[in-house]
This record gives sequence, structure tokens and C-alpha cells, in this order.
Amino acid sequence: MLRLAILVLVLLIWEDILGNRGCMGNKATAVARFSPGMKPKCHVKARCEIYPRSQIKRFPVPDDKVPWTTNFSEYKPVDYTADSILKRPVYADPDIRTEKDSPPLTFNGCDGKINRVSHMGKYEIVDGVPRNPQGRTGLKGRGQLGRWGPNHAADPVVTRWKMDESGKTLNGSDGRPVLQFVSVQRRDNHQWAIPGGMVDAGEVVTATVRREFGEEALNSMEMSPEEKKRLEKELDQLFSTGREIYRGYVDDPRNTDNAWMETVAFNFHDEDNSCFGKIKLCAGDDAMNVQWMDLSGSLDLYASHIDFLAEVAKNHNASW
Ligand code: RP5
Repeated sequence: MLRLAILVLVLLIWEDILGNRGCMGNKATAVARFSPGMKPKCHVKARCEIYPRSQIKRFPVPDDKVPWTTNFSEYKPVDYTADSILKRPVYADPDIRTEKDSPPLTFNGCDGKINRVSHMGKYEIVDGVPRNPQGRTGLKGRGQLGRWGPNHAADPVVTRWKMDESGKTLNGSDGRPVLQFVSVQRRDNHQWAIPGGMVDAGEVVTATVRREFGEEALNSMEMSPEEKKRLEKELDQLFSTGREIYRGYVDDPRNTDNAWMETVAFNFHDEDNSCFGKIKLCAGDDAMNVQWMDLSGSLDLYASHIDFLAEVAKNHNASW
């Protein structure tokens, strides 16, 4: 019995290591794993009428026609991939539908250092391209996304309790203490969001959350080497403990039938404001503003970020 328990424990730890590791090399296999608690809802923002940063109108998809299993014979999604993606920046795949000479991509697996495994399980390949596991979006191609299939991101939800000057925790209208999180205003659409970003090829998600927080909320890219060194030390403490709160599909307005966002979101919580209190927020990179924002169910945030915050509020029994 004890042996069996040890074996199960070892397997769980190993799966956790692999799940966070992504694709480090050709031989590695990344593990698909659903989020511990939350399941993604029917996507809504992925069906927004006008595709982001374009004039392109999506083919309208009513709620009941979202699942691929529902017959929708009239469905004629618009085909769109942004010119900036077709120009092949480092993070973009070739257009496999037209560039027939390009080497085949390994879907549902590790493609060199690129992780093409979905957190949602095995996705279907239809007419040579991946199919969005959450259903129809009204647009095919890759839109603004670089990768066919899952485009992996990571999101740091950095929280502290809202306090007055004497250090007393402040309550919301529901009588529960108010949490605050570090929020950035995105430069592309001016919406407030969690300071997350794309996982680089071969990068582990725990490194991505730390790097993205540094770049977007602390403007680390503009720092001198000495300042960066000091920041790294402070971040060591801040990011030493984190709780995974979500792993899976993101209802992102850039999603298409063949390319979609997925993320792993972590909560880094500073119970007594001793860590984050020392750090000065400063917007950088893709962020035009940064601030501590009160957590509340009425916030209007980018993509499905409000769902991650609902989970955080629930975990801390905070005002919502
Ligand atoms: C969202 O897009 C993710 O949750 C993450 O916050 C973000 C990553 O994309 P960029 O901010 O790098 O554009 O889907």
C-alpha cells in the first residue's frame, strides 16, 4: 500500500514538472493537463464581430452553433491571417496551406522547442490544420496569432490586501476584505488586463510569468544592468511561492478556428504587503499603464481574465 502511494506521488510530481516545462528539446514531451478547478465557458470574445486590429467581420456564430458537433451547413468563416504574421516574425509558423515545401509541423506534440500540446487535450486536425477545441469562431486562418493551434501564454495574478494608511484591511460592500491585483492597460486595445504574455520557445511557464511581470509592470527592459540585478533579487522573493489557478483555453478576441490562446495563470499573494510594497510599479513593453486595482466581479477586463480573478477571490475569501 505504501509502495503504491509512493509510486502515485512520484508520478504526480513528474507530471507536474513536465506540465510546467513545456518543450525543452526534441525528445521532451509536454503533458496536456486540464485546469485544477475551472472549466472554460462557451467562448464569446472569440466571436467578437470585428476582428482585432482589422476591419474584418467574422461570420456570425450563434451560441448554439458554436460546437463543431452541431450541424451548421451555412457556415462560411472568413479566411484571415494578418500581413504581419505572413511576414514570418520569429514567433510565427509558415503558412502551411500555401507553402507546401515547408517542413511539416508536429501538432499535438513538441515540435523542437515549440510546444504544440494543448492543455485541453488532443485537438483535431481537419484539412491539414488544427481545429479550435472550443468550437467555431467565424474566422479561419491565424488572424493575429503566430502559431497554428495553441498559442501558449502565462499570466501572473499578483495580489495584496487593500489597506488604509494604518495597515487596517478594508472591506467591500459585501463585508469581505478587498484584494488588489497588479493590472496593466494594454497598448493594443487600451483594455485593462493581467500582465501576462507569450511563452517563448523552450521557456518554462514559471519563467514566463516572472519575465512578463518584469517587462510590463516594472519596465525591466529599460533598466541598467545593475538595476536589473537588484530587481532579479527582489523578484526571487516575490515569485518564490505561487499557486496555479488556471490552465487551459483563453476566450481571447484574437482566437480563430485554427489558432487560439491558452494560458497557465498563477497567483502570487503578498499577505502583509511586505514584498510588493517595496517594488515600484512602472509600465513597460506592451503596457501603457500599470496600477493596483481592486478585485471585483464588475471589472471589465481583457479576454477571460475576469474568470481567473474570480477564482483568486474565491481562494482568499475576498470581496467580489
Ligand atoms: C491572453 O493574452 C493571455 O491570457 C495573456 O494575458 C495574453 C498574452 O498575449 P500578449 O499580451 O502577449 O499579446 O490571451
